[in-house]
Amino acid sequence: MRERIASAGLGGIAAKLAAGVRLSFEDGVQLFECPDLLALGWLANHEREKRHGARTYYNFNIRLEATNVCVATCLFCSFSRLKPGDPGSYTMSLDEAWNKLRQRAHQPLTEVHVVNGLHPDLPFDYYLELLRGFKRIRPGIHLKCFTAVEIAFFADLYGKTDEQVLRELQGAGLDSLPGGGAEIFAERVRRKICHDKCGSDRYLEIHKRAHALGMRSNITMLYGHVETAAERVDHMLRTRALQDETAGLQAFIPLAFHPDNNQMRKLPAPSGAETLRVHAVSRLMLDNVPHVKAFWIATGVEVAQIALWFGVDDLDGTVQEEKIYHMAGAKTPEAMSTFAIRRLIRAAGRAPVERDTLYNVITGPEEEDGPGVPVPAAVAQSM
Ligand code: V47
Repeated sequence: MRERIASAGLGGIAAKLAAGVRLSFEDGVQLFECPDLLALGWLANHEREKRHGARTYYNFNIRLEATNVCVATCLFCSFSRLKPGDPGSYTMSLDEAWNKLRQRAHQPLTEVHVVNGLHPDLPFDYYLELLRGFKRIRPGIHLKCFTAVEIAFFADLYGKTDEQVLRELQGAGLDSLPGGGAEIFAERVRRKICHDKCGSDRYLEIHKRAHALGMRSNITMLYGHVETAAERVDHMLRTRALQDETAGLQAFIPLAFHPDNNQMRKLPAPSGAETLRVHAVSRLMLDNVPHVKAFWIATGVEVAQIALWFGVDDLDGTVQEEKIYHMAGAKTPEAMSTFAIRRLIRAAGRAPVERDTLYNVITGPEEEDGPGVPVPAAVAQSM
């Protein structure tokens, strides 16, 4: 492999990695430009195995989008509706949202992941009560809710500081922040694709404040639209700089752009090869972020499986219902049983580990793969 890496022009980068020297901006761009995907993957896999061996994490979670009403006009979004009452818009009552958890009383869930539109009319109490209700129903559940973009929106709408919003939500049960809303940090891209939501500096500052309050968070990167390789690397370096300061990030999650039913629908979706490349470069550049996650809903199940040899050590979770990607054309199922996840990890030659949100191990690779908890018949048929 050494010869192949050298002939791919990656000898210098391989030497840096072997010596524990951090990769530079130029290295990142070179990795994106290198045509030899296997050489790149080999390096990323080496870094992955140094940290995690064959272990591959997933969790037992549900995903909930309580409203799709959103005042932001992001060009890539197929999920949002501008105003309450617009065709296709919805806002769940608190009881409807809580029922999503009540209905899963028989499942050993550990996490509820909530992402919403930026609704202009709901009171702040709606969000506080949403969290309190989840904790009343299942006191031990981990609430990973509201992107930094939502936190900034709440602060502006309700006349609070970002820190006040975080503290009040934490008081109501918020445990960590998901990584959504990061898109691409470069201002050129943000102006084009999501000009009317929170900017990158504030996004990163909110994560920093959440970490100072003892919460953990993730950061995503939406790729495969109008961004350049340099802008992807810049995004990774801003993430790395935040992590140097706080060590509060758990996972970096590249998200493949889905073009159906949105204002960027003329663009092609990124290929499987591009998806492998982005995950591999993420593993190599983000030396201080413990986990690189392939969100299987976005990458496709098969590409996620191969990505386990291209730097990825985490597949997110059972999910069970998902709207953002399916409204944008995702052909993946909306749910996977823990059995199906463990089976696909083993079939890739990796060792499945069920984790909680904070990466405490729940079920190790040595456990037998039981039948898992069944998913609804309609979903199972599409798997
Ligand atoms: O912020 C929206 C993205 C994100 C499209 O933290 C789109 O563990 C592709 O953040 N094509 C929400 N992407 C999902 C998210 C997430 C997913 C999995 C795990 C975690 C985590 C977070 O979805 C949005 C936006 O960046 N998105 N529309 C689209 N058409």
